Amino acid sequence: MHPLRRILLLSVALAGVVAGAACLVTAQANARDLPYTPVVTPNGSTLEWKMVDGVKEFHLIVEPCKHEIAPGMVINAWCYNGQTPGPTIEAVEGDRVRILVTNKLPGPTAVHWHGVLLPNGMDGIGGLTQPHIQPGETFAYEFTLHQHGTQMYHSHSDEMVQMGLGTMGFFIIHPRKAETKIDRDFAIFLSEWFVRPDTATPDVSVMTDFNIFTFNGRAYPGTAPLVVKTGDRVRIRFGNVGQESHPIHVHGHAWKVVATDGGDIPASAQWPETTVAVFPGQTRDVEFVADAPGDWPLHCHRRHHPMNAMGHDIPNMIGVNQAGVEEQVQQVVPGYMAMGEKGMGDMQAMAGHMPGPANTLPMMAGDGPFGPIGMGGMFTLLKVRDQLASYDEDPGWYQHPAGTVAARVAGEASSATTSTVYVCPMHPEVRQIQPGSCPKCGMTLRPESETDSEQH
Ligand SMILES: [Cu+2]
Repeated sequence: MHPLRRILLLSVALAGVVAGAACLVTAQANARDLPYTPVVTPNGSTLEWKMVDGVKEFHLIVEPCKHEIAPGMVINAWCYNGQTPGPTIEAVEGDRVRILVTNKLPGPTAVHWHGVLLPNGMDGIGGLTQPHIQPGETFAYEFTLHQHGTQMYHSHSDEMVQMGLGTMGFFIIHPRKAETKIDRDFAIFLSEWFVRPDTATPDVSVMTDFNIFTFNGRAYPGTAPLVVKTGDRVRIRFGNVGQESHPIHVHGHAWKVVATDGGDIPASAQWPETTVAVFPGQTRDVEFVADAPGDWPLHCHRRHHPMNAMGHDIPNMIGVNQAGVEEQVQQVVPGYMAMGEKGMGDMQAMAGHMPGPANTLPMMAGDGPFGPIGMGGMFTLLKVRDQLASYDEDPGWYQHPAGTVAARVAGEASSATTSTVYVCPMHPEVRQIQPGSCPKCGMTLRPESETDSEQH
């Protein structure tokens, strides 16, 4: 046996013996004593730890898992402790940490502590700074934290495959003494995937044309909202070890970029903005006071990234008059629906009506209090409320004060008639003055103002 491996295995064995006798202190049990506001990883979790001889000990198990991107889509991922991203590691500057890594993957692995300043032999580069962790083996990484900030961990062995399947997570180091009190501290990992419809294993060889975009491994409408109280000081930490850059945009607020993976930005050098670009290998911490109640979108601003799979590889039909074509095509493609002439907004209605390919997500989804939201992918809601029963419950839709919602201008609706006309989103020729369903496709008819307002 290689001497280094013998030492590592010995330290694991010793750690196990000591752990059995040690008082088990979990992060949860200790929450009230923590010298920091615990980070919330929406749709994710925080890794528990126990004190073993003055060392904070964590345990990551890397293994294949089934991961739900959103209801209706489950992928074959490679996970830490059953999740992608893996559970968030939280510690405090000055802590000595030991992270046990057990490999239950079919091949060798290693874990890199991305951005953490540590001895070279703990850097986790399989073949370069340590032997690869073979299937069935457990390695111990141990080092003292000499910095604070938002760092990450990820596989550094067969990276293209292992990271492409989800082996990544946050490693957050809190300062000994925080300069500003944070009320709500969130961490969101940005990832993109290519999962061919009707399949479940991400294609890791795809380099650029991804079709699923996720916040903490979830695509809208599977993303949890960020719930905060009016006046809360909010931090959001973004991490990215993928292939794409993601400009993340917030509505209703401006934030300041207060830290990067390299450390804090001095107050005099922080700049305000509403969109922060997060490139592969980077973390960005933003802070703001949530001073505007409402339901505010928080999303990637690349147009295809707050969308799901079906926006890809479709013919461009915008402005193409398809009148009469539909019936002809139906003779060879039963059930064919002409669409796209006025844009892709009909996609959401169609997805709710027609069965699509298995195990993928409709391009647009989500119904709001005023109609379809038409989003997917890297999209969630920042829900700011004056009153909150609990941070852990979705407070429902925002109740707008009277007179504060954009509305149709009275008298401008139509010069011909004042009654509402109901039309089929798929078949504009189907028009009637009562609500009902389309005789051609069965879809619920919608008031014309919702479907066709640009023509008035
Ligand atoms: Cu993006």
